[in-house]
Amino acid sequence: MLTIYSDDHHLHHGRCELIDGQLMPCFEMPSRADHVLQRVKDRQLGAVQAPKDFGVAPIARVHTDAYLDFFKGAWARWALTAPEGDLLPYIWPARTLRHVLPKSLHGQLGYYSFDGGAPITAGTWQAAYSAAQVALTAQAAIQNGAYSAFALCRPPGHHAASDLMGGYCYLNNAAIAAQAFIDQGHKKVAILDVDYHHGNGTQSIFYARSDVLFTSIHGDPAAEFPFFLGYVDELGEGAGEGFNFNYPLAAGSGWQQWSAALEKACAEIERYGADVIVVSLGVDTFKDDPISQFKLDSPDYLRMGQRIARLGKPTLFVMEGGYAVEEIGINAVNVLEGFENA
Ligand code: B3N
Ligand code: ZN
Repeated sequence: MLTIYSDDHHLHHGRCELIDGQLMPCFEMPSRADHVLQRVKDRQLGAVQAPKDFGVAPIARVHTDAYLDFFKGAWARWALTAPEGDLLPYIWPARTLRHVLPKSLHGQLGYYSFDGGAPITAGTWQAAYSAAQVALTAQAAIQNGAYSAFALCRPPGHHAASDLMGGYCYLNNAAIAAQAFIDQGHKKVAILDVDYHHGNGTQSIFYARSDVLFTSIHGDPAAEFPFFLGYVDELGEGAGEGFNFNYPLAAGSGWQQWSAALEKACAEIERYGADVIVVSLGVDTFKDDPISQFKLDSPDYLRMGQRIARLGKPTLFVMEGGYAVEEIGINAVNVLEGFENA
């Protein structure tokens, strides 16, 4: 399987996130992607290529121009204040506040984010832009005839909505790729999000549309981040009604429960009749993941890939979460090898 990878992800290395009242080093760190790349090479999965540059236009099919302008320019505005730390929001337009766009950098940062988990550093825009190009290059490979491809994206993307960053995500790589498939003539794209966390950004982007089916297996949002989306009764709206399926699972779920949910998601994807599948590939479902509560073991990821392969459709894998850094490569590449050797 072809892997698309850019070293630019090293340009993004947030210093800290707030956990249990303390500032801790970010779980979302460059070594994550380095381990996955090393495993791709060790297992001789296939060629590793750098991304092409498709420009900002395909990204702007998913994200608003105002959001992209803000994100691209935010660090330069912050740098004028000679800061010592990353740019992090500290206020959001919650229920009783107005959704106006203030003039101040911090007001705008709150407007364009939904949590404090997406630090902007000097290189964050370039890293996120390159990750989107990684996804688009892998998408183009499939559009040009490849049966599968792996977009080794970092930073991840599935929490990012059209004008919101959060949950370590800035640009929604999977959504950008799915939209590119539609723009290049596909009629039905299915997204299968297997990350531990609900892909709230991806769901919101396609919630009112029937040309992109969204399915997600994740920790129950009643107990897990992102808390405010990902419930089973979210089925889509308007033209998108019946094209959104969430499978929240309890903490402690292992392969038995997880694979039963996968069967349900696969049944919906088959019923839908997708032309092509985009997998939001997070491996923070692993039993030793430091921030998650599922119990999948490394061989389960081979089974996951095999089951996805049985859908029998061209498939683009887009890297999302996974924080057990030593095992992230084994688990992610197991999915890809399972897919290839099904
Ligand atoms: O959920 C957390 C979190 C949970 C447990 C932690 N421990 C036990 C140290 C630490 C943090 N934090 C909220 C931010 C989670 C962002 C998830 C990003 C992701 O992987 N999305 O797919
Ligand atoms: Zn996750």
